[in-house]
Amino acid sequence: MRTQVAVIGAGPAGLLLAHLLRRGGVDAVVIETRSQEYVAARIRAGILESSSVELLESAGLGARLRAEGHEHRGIHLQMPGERHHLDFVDLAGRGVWLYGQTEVQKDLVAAGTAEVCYEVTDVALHGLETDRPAVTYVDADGVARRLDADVIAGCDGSFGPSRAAAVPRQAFERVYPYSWLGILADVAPSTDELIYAWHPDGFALHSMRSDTVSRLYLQVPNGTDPADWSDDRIWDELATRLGDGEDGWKLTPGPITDKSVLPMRSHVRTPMRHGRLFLAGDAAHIVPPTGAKGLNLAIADVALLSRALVELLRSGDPRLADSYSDDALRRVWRCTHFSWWMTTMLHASGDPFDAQLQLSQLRWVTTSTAGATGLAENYAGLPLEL
Ligand code: RFL
Ligand code: PHB
Repeated sequence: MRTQVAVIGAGPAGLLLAHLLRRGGVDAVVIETRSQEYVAARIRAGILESSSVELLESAGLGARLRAEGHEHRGIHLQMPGERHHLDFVDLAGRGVWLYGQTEVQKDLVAAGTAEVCYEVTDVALHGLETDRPAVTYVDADGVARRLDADVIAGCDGSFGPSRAAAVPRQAFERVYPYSWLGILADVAPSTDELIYAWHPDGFALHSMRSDTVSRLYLQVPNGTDPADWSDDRIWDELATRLGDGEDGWKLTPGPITDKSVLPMRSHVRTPMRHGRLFLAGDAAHIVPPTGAKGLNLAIADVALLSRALVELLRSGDPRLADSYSDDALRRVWRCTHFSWWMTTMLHASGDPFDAQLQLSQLRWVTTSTAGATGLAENYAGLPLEL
């Protein structure tokens, strides 16, 4: 089989890239190891920056987002006894949208633009330093296939083969000494907008998916087994850290439908290109979820990459493809810094000196317009062309 762009991975980066390429008149075929149902059901990110929303809208993917998503003006930042609302619209001129990654994924599948082969195995990349790269794999019926292409787009996340095939000049990593225990619960959110809470027992986050489904997280030690956390223990700990009872605020518990532990790390590999292989999304970088940046970075990467590949493959102009890695990395590093900053400001390290610095930083961010605006600009998202 032959196509112009062989896309590896049908997560949001891969499907959106194929969608944007098709709209730009470039052929793409996507291969994915998991089933369509599995990919669509994975519970992950929940917040879209306004530039991500604008991009999805301009790509014809905004109708359900605008109808069913919720625009949030900002977030609540909390320390024991204090809760402050940061209004991003007032501070930075733009808010964010609550719309789950599962929904973005469904919209991409429903658009039907991308040709996707699900449930493939034995994916291998070939000829990356030639102008005729190829991907070999075994399809869902057990038939060995070869996909010849002009370009390969590695959108296969942090465990896929693209990352391993793209020999990095440099790899940067920070592993954090804590994880998140995340739950999904069938209960109306106890808050209008997200609450990020600093607490001496550890960070807590109250997020949501809809008017009837809440998503909450607790900082837990690395290696935590979710089985050690009964539903009652989780709700008790969330109530303590989120300030149940303070100023009459109540956390309403409900049936937990999903429980998982998410380790946290920052990882960047440069460049985001190796010959004819271009990396996008989690295949190129990982951020801890505290800044809500993972999905937004994946969307920003493919916005740049789709433009670059359309120019390369339709007009023969390599300039944007040649600058793709540098262009994308400016935003990647900004988001890597912001995610690290939010993470280190909000998570308990056990060190009393750290705790005082965190509280001082939080007081500055919640009382100074300059401090609040810095957080708002980064959280609500910087322009695509950074
Ligand atoms: P994805 O979504 O991981 O998609 C990669 C796809 O590649 C497939 N794949 C392969 N396909 C073909 N051949 C192979 N050999 C392959 N190996 C793997 C995978 O099955 C998958 O379908 O990466 P993408 O598209 O770059 O999108 C990035 C986002 O998904 C990611 O940044 C965020 O979801 C990160 N993230 C979160 N971000 C937030 O902002 N808030 C969150 O609450 C949040 N929760 C999460 C997360 C990431 C998680 N992972 C990756 C462990 C929770 C989890 C569990
Ligand atoms: C989520 O809703 O899953 C979510 C929201 C904000 C974050 C992380 C996760 O910073």
